Amino acid sequence: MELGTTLTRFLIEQQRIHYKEATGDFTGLLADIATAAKVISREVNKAGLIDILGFQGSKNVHGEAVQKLDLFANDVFVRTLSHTGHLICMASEEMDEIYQIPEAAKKGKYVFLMDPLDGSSNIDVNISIGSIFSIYRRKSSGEKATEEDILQAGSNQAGAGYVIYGSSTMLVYTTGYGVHGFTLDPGIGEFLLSHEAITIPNKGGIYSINEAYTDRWDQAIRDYVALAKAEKKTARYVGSLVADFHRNLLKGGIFLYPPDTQYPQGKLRLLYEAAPLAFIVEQAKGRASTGTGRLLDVVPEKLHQCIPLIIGSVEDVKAAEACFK
Ligand code: P6P
Repeated sequence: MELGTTLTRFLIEQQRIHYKEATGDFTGLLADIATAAKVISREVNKAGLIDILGFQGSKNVHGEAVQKLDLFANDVFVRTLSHTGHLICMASEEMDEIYQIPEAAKKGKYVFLMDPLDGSSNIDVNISIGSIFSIYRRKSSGEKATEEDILQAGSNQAGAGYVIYGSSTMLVYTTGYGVHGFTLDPGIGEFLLSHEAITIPNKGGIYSINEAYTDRWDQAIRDYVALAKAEKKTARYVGSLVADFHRNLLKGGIFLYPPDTQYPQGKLRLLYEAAPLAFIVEQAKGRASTGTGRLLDVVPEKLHQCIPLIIGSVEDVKAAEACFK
């Protein structure tokens, strides 16, 4: 039986079809992201063995410091991507400031934003977690990146994707030509095409929201949840954004993290959580909203800015928006 389509082969084919004059820079960046994902997947999948493998406190059996996995994941992305010549800067939920590509390293034209390991508190209970990333072309032209390069509306994204570390490790991405999913075959260390041209059903049977916060919501959200129940939707909420999003992307449904009295702007981050997933869902023929407007139209004011997120099947998101009007 022939080997499936590897991510590398797919990227090269897509570049030949859609980017005839490409330099290969963007394709190289996506391939590097996949490399980082493989390293993180290996660590995440043995995290449960921490005690068994004799990791005492903050040191492992070799006396090496054991990092929190989200800091480890952040390090892996920085070490894998920062010297390859594709980027001018990086930004991350784990880093307060913009990470300028070091002086000595070759610089490129892309900006890389990430939540390196979202939902990492779920690791010790073996719930799927994920990395989320977003890619922009730089706008400035100087030696260093500026805020102008980072604070771009989501509609400017050149690419976006996530890696879900679950029963299998999957990388799902878009560059504006559809959404494609690859499953890691750990035996050969390759991501193989498993979900080509993913589209989300127009209407779904799942709603995902943390109903423990009902008392903190606006009436509009309470009205939508009542509507979802009236439509006999089933409730599914893992508490891990990538896991909830990925399930709804494949099966159809709606995920909501609305503003509430504790998080007036919602809890999720615009630049490296909501905007990349919004790009993906629109490319999969879904919809992403703040409740009162298209999420990809929001122009960020701050790197770690939060935003309300209502995302998923078109009909379901529109029904939720109608409750806000
Ligand atoms: P809550 C995980 O901490 C996270 O950032 C997302 O992955 C997840 O969707 C959300 O927070 C869960 O938040 O308030 O429902 O526990």
